[in-house]
Amino acid sequence: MKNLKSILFIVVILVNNFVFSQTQTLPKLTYSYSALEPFIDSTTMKIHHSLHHQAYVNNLNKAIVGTPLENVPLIDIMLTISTKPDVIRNNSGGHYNHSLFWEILTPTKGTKPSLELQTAIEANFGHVDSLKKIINKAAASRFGSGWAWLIVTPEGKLIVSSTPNQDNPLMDNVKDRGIPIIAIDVWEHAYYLKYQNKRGDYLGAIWNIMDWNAISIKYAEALKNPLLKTLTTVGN
Ligand code: MN3
Repeated sequence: MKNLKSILFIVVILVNNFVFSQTQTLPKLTYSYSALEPFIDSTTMKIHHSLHHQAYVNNLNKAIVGTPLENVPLIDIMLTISTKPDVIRNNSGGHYNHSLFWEILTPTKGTKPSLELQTAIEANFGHVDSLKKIINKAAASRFGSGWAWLIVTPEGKLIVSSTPNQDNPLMDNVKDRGIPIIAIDVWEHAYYLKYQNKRGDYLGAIWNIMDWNAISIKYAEALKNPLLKTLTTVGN
């Protein structure tokens, strides 16, 4: 009898998980929370990933589970975000933006842009150092919370942009649209424990842990991605 109860309990859990499946999940990091020290401290990483990012995932799931959006890919949700409630706008952006952010950071020192990306950066900004300055300026001048971006535009060009809150360049309510290949989080939760009000110091430090290998791959993929054409026809 006890065994039967246990089996029933497990079946109920399995059915429950199947019927109410979580469509989005928190991505695992490929490095430890302490790996980006001293540039981003371990406590900030832990809170940022396991609490902030997890909350965006949970709140997004709560908003879409049981609705037709449940089975729509995250990117497709963002492409028509102007028709969605703010809870979906904030949490789909929060999930996507952080997932990209973790992917372009690394504890490995001295990564370099690919020749293809280096050439494009030099053509658009003159030098990699000029690009860093332009991105940091966009990040430093973002009032309140938001993100700075390097994006590939539908024309295949590289531009720097910035968005408030958890908006991003894929969303149809955003002026500068494109596929982002660099994302820098300038919400205070990204740096306050270590840098307090000194956002500029955080922005200076973060280039030490940028993964130019990952960014170069994202650049090559973005140029080939059919999504780029979609961005010219959806939204504005
Ligand atoms: Mn954040």
